[in-house]
Amino acid sequence: MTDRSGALAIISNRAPYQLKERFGRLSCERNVGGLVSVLDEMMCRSGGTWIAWGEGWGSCDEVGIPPDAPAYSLRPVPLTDQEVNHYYHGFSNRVLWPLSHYFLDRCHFRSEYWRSYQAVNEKFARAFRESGRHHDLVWIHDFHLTLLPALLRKGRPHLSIGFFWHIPFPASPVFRVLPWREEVLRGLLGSDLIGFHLPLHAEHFLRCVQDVIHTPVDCENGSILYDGRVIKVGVFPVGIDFRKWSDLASSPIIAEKARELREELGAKYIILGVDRLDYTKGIRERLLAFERFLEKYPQFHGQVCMIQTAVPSRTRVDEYRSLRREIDECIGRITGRFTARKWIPLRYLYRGFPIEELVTYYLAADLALITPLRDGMNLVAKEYVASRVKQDGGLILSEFTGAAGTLTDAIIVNPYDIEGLADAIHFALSMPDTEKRRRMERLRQAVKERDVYWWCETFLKSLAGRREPSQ
Ligand code: ADQ
Repeated sequence: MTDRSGALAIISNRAPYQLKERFGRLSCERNVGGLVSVLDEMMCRSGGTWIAWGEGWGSCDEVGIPPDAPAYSLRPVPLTDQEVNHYYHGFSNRVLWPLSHYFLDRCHFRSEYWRSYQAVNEKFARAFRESGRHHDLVWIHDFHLTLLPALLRKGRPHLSIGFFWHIPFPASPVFRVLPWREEVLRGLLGSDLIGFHLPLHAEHFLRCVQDVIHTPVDCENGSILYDGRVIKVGVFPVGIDFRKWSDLASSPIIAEKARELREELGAKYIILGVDRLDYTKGIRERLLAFERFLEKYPQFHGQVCMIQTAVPSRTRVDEYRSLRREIDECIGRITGRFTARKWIPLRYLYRGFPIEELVTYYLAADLALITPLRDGMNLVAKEYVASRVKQDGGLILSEFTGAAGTLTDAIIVNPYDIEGLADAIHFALSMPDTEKRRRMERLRQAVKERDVYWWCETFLKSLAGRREPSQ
């Protein structure tokens, strides 16, 4: 990985490990999830410190990772129940998340959320200062910690601070609705480098800085002159570990499992949806489009089966509980309407899977329907493509995902257009194999070229390049 001088600290809301108690002994268990494991791998090689919210870590204030041969330190930030409710479920999930995905009617601008968000960002800053180590580079992740760059800058003016924003950055007229817009922007502007997935998100950010802080921005070169410093705003579309997904999908055991799954389902065409259960992922609209497809194209009855998987998410937030009920109702209506003696058109799996099972689904499908209403990137689209080792299968992708910026050989759709989406399903299933192959080859190339290692490397190189030689 990157040749960087100086120790690195990563700061994120979620920790890469969970502390578990088994038979009276504490052990660390690695959280699954593509990005986290790649960053963990990188930290194991480079050393340094990772600071994150540590659920269930009790009085433990630092642990060596990996536990059997420590290469870096993990410093948990303990949060009280109230902080979890107000900072995490509140300001992060009920203010910044809906706002950034353009769901203004789902925003709850409560001042107690904001106060807790400020306090928790300060708690993270304290944890960094108390780590007692010298760090030259800090990489902060995501919208939970927007105030942290400025807080860290206060004590260490020469520290190199990078911030990556993983979700969409909204356009200025939307962002400006936020009562604490100025504080959030000034917090982010403590960074030296701010990364986004798409040029559009970077543009929105620059425009917001101009409109709210009235400071000079250079939209062409992506830079801001603020507080006597030049802050770089860059575009770094996140990727996946292409090799890992591709290798797994090439395993004969997985191929056999995928064949068995197809046999069990007994359908000629399998359509797949894989999401966290989140209102931004467009699951309801996708189900309505599948229902419309079944109405409009009865020749596919008995031949097609849609599998929708949804991993439970943010189950303590009201909006997510009512979404779950809504999806359950929609599934019930469609299956009740179309299921016949020898045909089940729709299957719903509400749980998380180990990666091997996920690849089996990716491999068994003929078509993936990835239709979020808005998404920073969408890693599922890339995982599906990496798993199509035979260069077959179709991909329908929402134009409102970051992934659509590079996966231009997918069938690009507007997820709000139910009729259009139903027709796109018909189009994809009727496409000649040669055309599917031509598209998949190019999609695989795009995912392979910019994988997650490329992403880490380019971001950190760019951040390290901003350090002044005299420091
Ligand atoms: P997410 O909103 O979580 O990420 P996404 O990028 O699609 O969205 O990642 C979801 C992850 O969950 C994938 O890695 C997928 O494999 C996994 N997953 C989905 N269903 C699963 C299941 N049933 N079992 C197990 N795992 C499952 C945020 C932003 C995105 C951005 C990423 C990374 O919202 O836009 O792409 O961060 O920057």
